[in-house]
Amino acid sequence: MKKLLTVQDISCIGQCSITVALPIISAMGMETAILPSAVLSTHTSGFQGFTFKDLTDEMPKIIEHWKKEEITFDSVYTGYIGNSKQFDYILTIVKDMLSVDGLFIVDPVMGDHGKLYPGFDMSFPPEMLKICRQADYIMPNLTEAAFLLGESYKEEYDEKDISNMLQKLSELGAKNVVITGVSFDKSKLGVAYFQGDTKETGFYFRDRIMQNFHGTGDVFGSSLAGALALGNSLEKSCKIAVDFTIDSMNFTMPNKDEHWYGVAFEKAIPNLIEYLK
Ligand code: PXL
Repeated sequence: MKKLLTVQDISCIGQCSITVALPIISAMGMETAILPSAVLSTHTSGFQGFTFKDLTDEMPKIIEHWKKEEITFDSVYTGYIGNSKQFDYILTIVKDMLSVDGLFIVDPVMGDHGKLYPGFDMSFPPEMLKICRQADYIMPNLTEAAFLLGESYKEEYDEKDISNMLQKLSELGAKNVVITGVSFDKSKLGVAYFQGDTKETGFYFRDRIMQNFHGTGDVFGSSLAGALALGNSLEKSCKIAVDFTIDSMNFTMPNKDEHWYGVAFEKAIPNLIEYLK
């Protein structure tokens, strides 16, 4: 059985980060280890007065212990990182504990809709870039892609603009790139991807669900990371992750007002297992 390490925060309530990655990747048939970046009472998008306990000081101690135990991982998948001091620890793990042909998958979680999430300032994207440069796969949304490239966020764009963004992101060092939340026609939404070895660009779209949910990025990210870590192609992994995210949104729709803080991905897990066959 493959073993994946995910590094991201524990938001106790709100269906994001580790509470999403752990059940999804485990359900995909992989042992899932965690390295928590911080513990929050809730996520930071929409809840007021959330608590935040930074766990940076624990990281070197945990890593040291793991090294003594000779622990290694087949893949490392990072998400929301609560303190930029943690990027060097993540790179240490990748250098010393990721197996030779293992995958380093980075979701550069920083913001959405043109803005950084509360708690991040402009000093953060260049720090996130450090791990993106070393990654086998990165999966920014359009906001995160703009911050990584140091460009302004654009609501209007065409296929050429997205292809250029993919190209520029890969030139920063990431081997393969997926941009999420891409839409050329208002009725469709999906992802664009650039495959480093073949230099091919591809797209995968589904009919747009006319509702914004928090947490779709983490549902997409976890299922994409899981599918890639299992050895699926980038094209197939994008399709699996988009379809699973859409299913999760559809399951949430009947309760969309009470369930504004996340998506009911739990109900879609049987579909995900089916897509992997
Ligand atoms: O879903 C991304 C995410 C993860 N973790 C925390 C967040 C967010 C987005 O708002 O606040 C703590």
